This record gives sequence, C-alpha cells and structure tokens, in this order.
Amino acid sequence: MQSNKPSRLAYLNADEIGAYLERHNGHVLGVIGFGRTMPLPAAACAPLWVDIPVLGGQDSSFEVWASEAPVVKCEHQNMCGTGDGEVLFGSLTLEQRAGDTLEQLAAQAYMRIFAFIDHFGYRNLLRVWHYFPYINDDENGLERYRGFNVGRHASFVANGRSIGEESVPAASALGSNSGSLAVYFMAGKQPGKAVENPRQVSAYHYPERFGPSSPIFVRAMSATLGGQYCFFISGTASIVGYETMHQGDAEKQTDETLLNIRTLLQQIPDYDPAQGRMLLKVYVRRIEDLPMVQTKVQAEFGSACKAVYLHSNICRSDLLLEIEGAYFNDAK
Ligand code: 3EB
Repeated sequence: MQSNKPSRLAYLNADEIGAYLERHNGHVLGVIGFGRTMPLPAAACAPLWVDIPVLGGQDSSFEVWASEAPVVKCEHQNMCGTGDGEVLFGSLTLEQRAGDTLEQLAAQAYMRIFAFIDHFGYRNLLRVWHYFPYINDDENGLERYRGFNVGRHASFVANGRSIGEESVPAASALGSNSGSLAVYFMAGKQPGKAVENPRQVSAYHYPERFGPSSPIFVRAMSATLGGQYCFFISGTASIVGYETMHQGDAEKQTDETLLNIRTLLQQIPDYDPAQGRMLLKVYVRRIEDLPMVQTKVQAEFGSACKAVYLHSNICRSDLLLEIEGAYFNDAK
C-alpha cells in the first residue's frame, strides 16, 4: 500500500504526476511544471508553468509541494494560493507589456506577495523562486537581473520590511525561455531561521558593482513544518566572498558550488544524509556540461538524492551553473 502521507516535496516525471496528484488530493500545496506543458488533474490552484527545458531525457518535470495536513484554498486580489495552517504557498505570473520594465514587474510582484501573505496571516517569507526570460540581457542600460533587484529591493523598503536575516527569505532567480515573470513562494505563520554561508558575503551586502540595489535573499532557511525539519537551500553558485570564481571553467565552478552547499549543510544540527532526504534542482547554462555536473553531484550526494537538471541561464553571465536544494529530516 502506498502511503497517503505525502512528502513535503517531490520532483516527478510526466508519468508519475497524475497518480501522485490524485493520491494526495486535498493535500497538495502547489504544482510547478518545467518544460513541456500537459494536462494535469485539477488541484486547488492551477499549476505554474516555467519554460525551462528539462535535461536528461524527460520533456517535463514537476515540483510538487504538499502537506500532511488538509490544505485550504486561499484567494485574494486575483491570486490563488493554499495554506495548511503553518505554511502558505502561492504563485503568480506577471505579463511584461510594452513600456514596462522588469524592475516595475518585480516591485509589483513583491507588493502583491506581501499583501497576500499579510492578508492570510503568514507574514514570514521562507522561500521564493523567480524565473524570467532574457535574464542577462540589457534593459534601459541595466542588465535585467539587476533591474529585477532594484524592484525587489524597493518593495521590501516600501513594505517596511527590514533587510536583514529576520525578514529575508531563501531564494533563487533563473532565466527562462519565454513567458513573463513567474514567481512562487512559501510563507510561514512562524519565522524560519536564516542561515548564511561563512564563505560568502550576504547577498544583501553585495557591493554596488553587482547592481544599484543588492539582491535580497539569505543562503538557506530552516523551518520545522508538520513536525519535520526542513532546510531550504537558495540557488548556490561558484561565488566566494562576492566574486564569481573560475570564470569559464565549469568543472571548478561545480566543485566550488558543491563546497558552498556542503558549508551550508554543516550548519544543520544533526545533519544526517543517511536519515534525511535531499532534493536538488541543478541549472546548467551549457548542455555540454551536463554529464560532468551529473557525475559530481552524484558523487557528492549519492543516488538517494533526487536531482532534476534544467537548462537555463544563471543570474550572473559568468556563472555556468547554480544548484538549489531542500533537505528534510523527519526525526527532528
Ligand atoms: C548568488 O549567489 C547567485 O537574486 O534571488 C542565487 C540565489 C542568486 C538567489 C536571487 C540570486 C538569487 O548571488 C545568484
């Protein structure tokens, strides 16, 4: 018998997603589809689709967040989300119309997210994912990722949210192939615990050389949800201090990225790879680097770790890969 108790997070293939959603009916917080779109069983909210090719032989990959507790649909100002009493999951896409800048879109996205999470009383952003096309392209004299950072920064300030460990989420920001700004997030009734990487300067303290406003994210966030210890690892790349390391060398960038992740995992109390469960999303800029990256990720985390490989641009043009992750331990 398959358990009706869902894992908090699953990465699924096209042939697994339908049965999974039916089996966890009423417990699904959110579904994000990567790659080719396909019909899915109805859930509380429509799935969010992100146009990023899936590598390794699959056309589509699905990220499903779920809860052991029953999930309630939360709708507010045209936004759909789900809550389980501890976490609120939501997503939105914003169309970029002629004359709009990504800066404006990012600010609008965060204004809406803050209104949404405050309305339902889950005021603590834990984890935010951002995807948008042309991430490294210029827009009005500024790289679009840097413009995105200006808008994100402005909305934190406008909402009176301090820019420090107490109110900054874990995050990732990647390039997609089409569409507009797609964002999904989880927020808690209770705050999580921010974790920074001693090898890296906090992103919100990056110098101005990396853009007029710094990125706002912490390197990792831990939270206990449904009695389970959860550790959300932000997009992690080959950055030491605030500088990109090993420009043009994908092997060394992979090693540096894995060392950064290892450094984060060392801060988990009672980290136990044998007992806990690790899931990764690995973004590679160049398809030809995939076999090497796969080999190194498998050597680091073993075959029990579920890793999804995606073909996407990274938010600094000199970064060749980025890895995000989530670690769960029931015993904690
Ligand atoms: C870095 O460490 C790489 O802008 O939300 C990683 C995770 C990165 C999140 C974001 C950016 C973001 O600066 C890029």
